[in-house]
Amino acid sequence: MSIKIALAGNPNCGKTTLFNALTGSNQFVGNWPGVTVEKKEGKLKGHKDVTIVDLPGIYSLSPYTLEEVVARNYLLEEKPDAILNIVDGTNIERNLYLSTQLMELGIPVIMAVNMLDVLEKTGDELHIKQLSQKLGCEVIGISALKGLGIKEVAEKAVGLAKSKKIGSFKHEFDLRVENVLKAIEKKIEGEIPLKERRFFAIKLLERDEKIAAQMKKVPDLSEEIKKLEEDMEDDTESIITNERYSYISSIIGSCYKKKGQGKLTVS
Ligand code: BGO
Repeated sequence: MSIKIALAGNPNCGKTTLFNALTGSNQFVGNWPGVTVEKKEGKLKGHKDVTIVDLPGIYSLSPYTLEEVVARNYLLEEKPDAILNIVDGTNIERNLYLSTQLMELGIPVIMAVNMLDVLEKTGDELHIKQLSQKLGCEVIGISALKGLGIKEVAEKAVGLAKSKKIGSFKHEFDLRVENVLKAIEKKIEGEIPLKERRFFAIKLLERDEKIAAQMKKVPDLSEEIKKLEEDMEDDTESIITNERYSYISSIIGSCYKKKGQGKLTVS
């Protein structure tokens, strides 16, 4: 059985360092179809049947940069067996913005929190187990530079890919948003498979035209969107963005503590 694992993360999170450590010299470089964005793939060391696909470094799965579109089209069209989401542990709040979106795709996700060596030096505390529980996905602390935790995260990613188990993750938006998402999901159930329906519903709510263009039949959502925007006094894209950030803040508050900032409130 051949397995594909997509490596996803923000620019500068250590993705290249991890990719090199996982694949060694066993790499092939090309371009993503139709664009001049570099595509790197490699075989996982010790696993001839496991390919690691290095996605472009991105902050979001929005349609605004070529890299974001390349990454999300790959994830939606090629459907890798698992996503290995590498996050910079020294910049976790910003990095989790992408993670919350990756977890909506209906693909199993495992998270590698990188730069543990830096966290140890600064004395900042990150409670990995707590983070894992809050997110509903497996989280492993690593240092890509020092080679710490890399083997463990790779083996776990392979196991996850084989099990095809999607995490218990489900970030709930405001009830008003959730109700509209449910209505949209109902309208697209004939075309979009269950696993991907939530991602498509969120994107349609955000008026993501590139996602709409990938669908055969796009439902008319003008009434739902208008009502929600009036109710919440903001445009839907901002509503979703703000809700993601407040969700992330609530997670960070109980999992991460900068040195000298008092005790963590473990809830
Ligand atoms: C430079 N720990 C530490 N301390 N640093 C790490 C780790 C880690 O676990 N992982 C990666 N880095 P990329 P993207 C650099 O290049 O893999 C460092 O964009 C420098 N370069 O070494 O490139 C890594 O692919 C001069 O740092 O990330 C790299 O995701 C001075 O994080 C940077 C200091 O890693 C980005 C660092 C000339």
